[in-house]
Amino acid sequence: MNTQITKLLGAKYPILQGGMAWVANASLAAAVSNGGGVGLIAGGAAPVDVIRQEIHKAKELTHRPFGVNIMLMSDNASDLVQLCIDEKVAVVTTGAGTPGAFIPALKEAGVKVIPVVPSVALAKRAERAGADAVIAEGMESGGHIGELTTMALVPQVCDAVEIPVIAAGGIADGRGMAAAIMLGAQGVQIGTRFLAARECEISQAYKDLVLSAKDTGTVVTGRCTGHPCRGIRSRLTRELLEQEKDGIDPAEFEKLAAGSLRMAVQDGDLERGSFFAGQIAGMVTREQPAAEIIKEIATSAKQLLQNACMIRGIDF
Ligand code: TUI
Repeated sequence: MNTQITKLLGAKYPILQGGMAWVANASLAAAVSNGGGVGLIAGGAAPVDVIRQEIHKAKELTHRPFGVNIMLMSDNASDLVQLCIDEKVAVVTTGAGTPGAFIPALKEAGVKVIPVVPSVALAKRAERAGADAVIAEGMESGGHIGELTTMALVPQVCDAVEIPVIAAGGIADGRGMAAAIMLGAQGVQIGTRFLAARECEISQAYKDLVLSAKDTGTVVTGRCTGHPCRGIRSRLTRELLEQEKDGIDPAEFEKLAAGSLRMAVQDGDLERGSFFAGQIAGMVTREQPAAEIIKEIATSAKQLLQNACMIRGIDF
């Protein structure tokens, strides 16, 4: 399946893995890249040395292109940018901010830059700053989200920029990928479904919550802080929502949520963990190798796009 994204990144399929903080390590990234997608190691708020080790591990596990996701709200974002330059990673995706200042140095080093954008204005800004593509991420996604849905955001971003657009948010199977391509996207970014990849090394409690989630199983907390995040309903999200209703001070909210993602990923702490996942969690019902997930999605999208009318019984 060749698109501008497979050409840009040298991958077999235009399927990028989401840059899930604390979750996306060398094991997952390499498995996705070996499966023909583009794996990402999450920078998150981790120390540079930890990410360097993960990059080295991934280089041992795969010879295919992989990347690093840089969370721009993190204090060490600029150090991670330098690390990606030094390590010559194939691609950097960014989230939770505007990467403009970092783009020239990354491009100079041959690193492709693909910012996540939640709006047309930020997509245009990324294009002006020299981004190679953008990821238009709808609010169906897990973790930190914008306001717009994937269905509304993707075609508007596609109309607004010349660079290729990757759709994200609420995509977990071939139907979602085919729909994204019909909206004008040249590829997709998938996070939640990879939480159930065999090579995804999260706690069993986290995996079980994703596998048993229903369609309405996620909620958004943190609107009061200006950084809303979607995750699976839990003891913590119930408390956070109650506190938000009572008008909690945003700084106090941040304190309640601090460290909760790590507690979910590493400890499977059902009391204090934040189990970030997208709305599509209800469709993720079994653990599979990452390569199998990618092949299934790509094969199904291709079949749907080639035979859409016949399959759906639409007559013209
Ligand atoms: O970044 C994500 N998803 C994330 S980051 C994360 S870690 C975190 N934890 C707690 C609170 C906040 C973050 C967990 N999940 N997705 C990409 C994304 N980027 N979503 C929204 C944005 C975004 C938002 C604002 C991109 C640019 C932006 O620009 C604002 C500006 O003024 O520059």
